[in-house]
Amino acid sequence: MKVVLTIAGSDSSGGAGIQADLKTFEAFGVFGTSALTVLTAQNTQGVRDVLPVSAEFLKAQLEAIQDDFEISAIKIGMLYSNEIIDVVREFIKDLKTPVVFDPVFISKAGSKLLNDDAIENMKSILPYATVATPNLFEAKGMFDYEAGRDNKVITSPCAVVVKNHIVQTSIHKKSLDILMISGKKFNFISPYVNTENTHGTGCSFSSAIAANLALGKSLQESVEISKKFIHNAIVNAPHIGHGKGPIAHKIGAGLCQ
Ligand code: PXL
Repeated sequence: MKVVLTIAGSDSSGGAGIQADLKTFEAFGVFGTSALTVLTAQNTQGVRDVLPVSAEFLKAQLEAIQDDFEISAIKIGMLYSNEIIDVVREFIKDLKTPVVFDPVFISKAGSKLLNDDAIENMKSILPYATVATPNLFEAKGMFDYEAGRDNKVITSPCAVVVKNHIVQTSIHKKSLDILMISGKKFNFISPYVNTENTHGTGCSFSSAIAANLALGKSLQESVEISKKFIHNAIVNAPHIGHGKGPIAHKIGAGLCQ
């Protein structure tokens, strides 16, 4: 069985962060391991508190996993502080493993998940990543990308998927993700779903890409499967919580295999 690693934060409400990553890995049939960067006290309505793990303890988790398993892919999620970014960069620097980097800035409920003084340092992860998966807000902060402003293809040391462009055709709204790699663009489209159940979609999307890369799929195939997975998981969301509700990982993955 392929082993994958998520380096991310804990979401006590179970819909995003490490919990979403592990549910996604399980749903795609890979074995998930995890190194926690922060603990969050949150629910579907927002983040109430954040407790960062020390740099030493994060290192200890990473080394414990590395010493025991052959890791087939790594997903990086919430990093929060400069100290944590530095530990993660040092860990992935010399690895040959595919790395999916989700540059998390804020949660779907609008809570801040990255210190302001750490935005610049996030860019130092890019040379060691296979692909980064920013939403439009994060793409503006990381790459000065603005949808529709120009037909700009992001130049980055790694591939970039910019998520969640909303496209309005004469009849339908669609959700468009654009993969940019070596100056080329590839579009991935799903029907737009008007829903509050989007908590953890970014985390789950990036972990699905990592799972599929671990299974030997190409980057384009992995993005295509992951886009379908998120759509299916949103459509089948369990409708729990009073805010931005979680998605249905297992059903979502089952429907796109
Ligand atoms: O979806 C971004 C995200 C990442 N990591 C953690 C989160 C969230 C959103 O809530 O809680 C731990």
